[in-house]
Amino acid sequence: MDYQPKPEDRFTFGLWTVGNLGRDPFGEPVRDALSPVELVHLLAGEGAWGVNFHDNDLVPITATTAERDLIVADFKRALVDTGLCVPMATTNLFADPAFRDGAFTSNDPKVRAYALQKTMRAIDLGVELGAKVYVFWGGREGTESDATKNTVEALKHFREALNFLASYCQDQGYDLRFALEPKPNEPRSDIFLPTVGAALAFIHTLDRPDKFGVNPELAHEQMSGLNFMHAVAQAWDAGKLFHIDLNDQKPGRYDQDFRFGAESIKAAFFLVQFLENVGYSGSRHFDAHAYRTADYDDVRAFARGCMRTYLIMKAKAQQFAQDKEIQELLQAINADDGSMHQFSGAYSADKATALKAFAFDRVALGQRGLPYERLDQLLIELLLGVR
Ligand code: DIG
Ligand code: MN
Ligand code: MN
Repeated sequence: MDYQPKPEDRFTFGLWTVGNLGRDPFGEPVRDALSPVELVHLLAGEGAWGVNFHDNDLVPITATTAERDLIVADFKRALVDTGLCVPMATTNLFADPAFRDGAFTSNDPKVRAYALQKTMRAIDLGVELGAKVYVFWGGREGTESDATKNTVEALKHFREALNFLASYCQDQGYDLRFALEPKPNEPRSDIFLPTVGAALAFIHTLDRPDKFGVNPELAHEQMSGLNFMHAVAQAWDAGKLFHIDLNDQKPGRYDQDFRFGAESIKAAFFLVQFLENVGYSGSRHFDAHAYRTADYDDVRAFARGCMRTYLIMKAKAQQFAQDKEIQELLQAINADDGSMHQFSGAYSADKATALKAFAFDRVALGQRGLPYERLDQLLIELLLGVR
């Protein structure tokens, strides 16, 4: 297998990923900026299918309308020249000092209103370029001190903003779905809606919950020490996996946005195995960036590495499904003699009566050996390439 990305793999990158200048809290940029057009060509050259952006990745916040139109025209031409599409767009509601105390949840009503205006304009731009998913990552929606905000009031502001924007899109006739992207902290000390679970619960408090799903990011769940595939599976089960941000992360660290598979090989395998087994048809979006030490040749290697590792894990998942010894173990683990079918499914009073009277051999239940060490070792050997 050549592990070369194809359009049908639906690999996408944000402009901000391969366009990351290598700045960090203790260091200035190490790479010269490339234009959005140059970044589109860079991604096309590595085999990406699509490109995503925050409004200001493409159009500087200081741009005039005329400058905006020129930038958008150039970008559209680059998309035509390369065949890349724009599946997702989002708003930068975190970089400008105006948002230092939040955007939708800022204590300042003028900031909250400005955030709505900026987002409506960004949505217009995203739709103009073909986006079908709109991401809300509330990087500044949170606190350093809970003395500064009434949390319930903040959530009400958040809800009001999302309801307003969903209605705006309905008014405009936009064919757009919204994806909330959770993160526990950084840049704020505590960010509201910190996990996929919290975001899923919040969606059900909105006026149009059907228009909202989640955009889980691997690093963001792993920052909290959570199991990313479990979070993605719960979102999928709820019909709310509208998009996904793939990267990697050492647990318990700040958001590292490493190349996909650079750190947690097993987590990457189980995530890819899940997405492929359920037939996820959305973008495989890499929200990651190259090491600070990278030049643009290494940035290209970073982008290739994200996609290659995904394709290698996809091949490993197929190998897992075809491995005779593994599949025999899984069959044994999930053996079912049918004797409990009388109690499964919907409740009935007869079932409850019969189940309460049923004689279980509790000791025997605790003695059944489960070959999980053998199974996981087979997976490890498959991933290490010795099977
Ligand atoms: C960070 O993980 C966030 C921002 O980069 C962006 O708003 C979102 C889109 O994937 N991810
Ligand atoms: Mn991140
Ligand atoms: Mn992200």
